[in-house]
Amino acid sequence: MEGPGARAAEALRDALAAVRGARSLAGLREAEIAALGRKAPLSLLKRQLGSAPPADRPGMGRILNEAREAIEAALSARREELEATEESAALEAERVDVTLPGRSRLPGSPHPIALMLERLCEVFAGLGYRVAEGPEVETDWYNFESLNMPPDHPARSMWDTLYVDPSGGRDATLLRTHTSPVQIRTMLAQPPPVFIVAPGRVYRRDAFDASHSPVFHQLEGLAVGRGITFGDLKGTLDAFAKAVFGPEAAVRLRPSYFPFTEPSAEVDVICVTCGGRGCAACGRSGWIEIMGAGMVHPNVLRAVGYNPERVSGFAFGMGVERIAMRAWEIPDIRMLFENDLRFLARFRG
Ligand code: 2U9
Repeated sequence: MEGPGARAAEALRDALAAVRGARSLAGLREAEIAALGRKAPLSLLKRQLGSAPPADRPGMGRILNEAREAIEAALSARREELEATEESAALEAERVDVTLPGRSRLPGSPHPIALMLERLCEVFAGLGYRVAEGPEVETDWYNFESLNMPPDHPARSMWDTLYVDPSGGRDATLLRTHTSPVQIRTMLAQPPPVFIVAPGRVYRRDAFDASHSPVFHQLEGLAVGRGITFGDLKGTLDAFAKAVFGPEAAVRLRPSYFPFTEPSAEVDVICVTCGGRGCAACGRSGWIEIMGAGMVHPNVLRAVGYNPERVSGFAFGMGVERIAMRAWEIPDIRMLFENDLRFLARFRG
């Protein structure tokens, strides 16, 4: 059978097959355009309706309308099916297994040495000191000579160190044994008064045992100006001890020797464990050594171009690891370098 009726039946059959065979919503959209769009066979037949014999038109119009309705019904049925499938596929893809164990995050925390350095710097900042820093590779002049230790000075052997380049005399380079070169650099760069603390890493040729490490941290301080006295030093150390070890803390000074200070002293703080009565922590003495100090040697002031007749000053130096060990009862310095997370977690804020 030929004619419009047959062509409409064929178009309907093809369209229904395409709609039912669509595998996705995008495919269905293509089938819809092919079946009902402007260029679809049914649309063409509808446009030709006007030129059909008048008697055929109502029948033909009805056939075309029924075909369109059948296609629309098939489209909406298939759309529902596809929507349900695509949604369940998306849900499946995004499925979260709420029964899995959570991934715990390990928050970082400052290292105890960093914590203590910050605390110490804050105490001195409160007393009007500025924080100064400098290189860890220094020259012989900055590390020894300017600090009143000429080449054959016997005190140098106390600070035996690692030389980067030993061949250069006063320009020989070495790993600094104290942060004192920072104070030298600061004084060379500015006139007095100077109030600074110098925190940082230092190096010594030492065994690595419970109380020594070839790499450790220091905090040194320097105050230089007109009329600065040993009394000012003691008052400053007393304020420092109270800020770090508590209001009961008191200091005492014992005579000592350093090439760069004269007079020099070892500084003890009253034992926080026994309050001075004597216990195992302080070796029964009631006191614990925390640092060294003294009045800056006139030769050191001269080395940086200051006039020791006009200005005077005091200096002090402490090992940050030792202070941290005292404050937090850490029995072995090596615990501060092993980076065992179980130990470091104790210092999480
Ligand atoms: C200048 C002048 C003088 C710094 C000082 C000490 C005493 C001291 C030790 C404590 C323990 C080093 O870490 S430790 O081993 N330090 O006893 N340090 S006076 O004197 C200076 C520094 C710089 C220009």
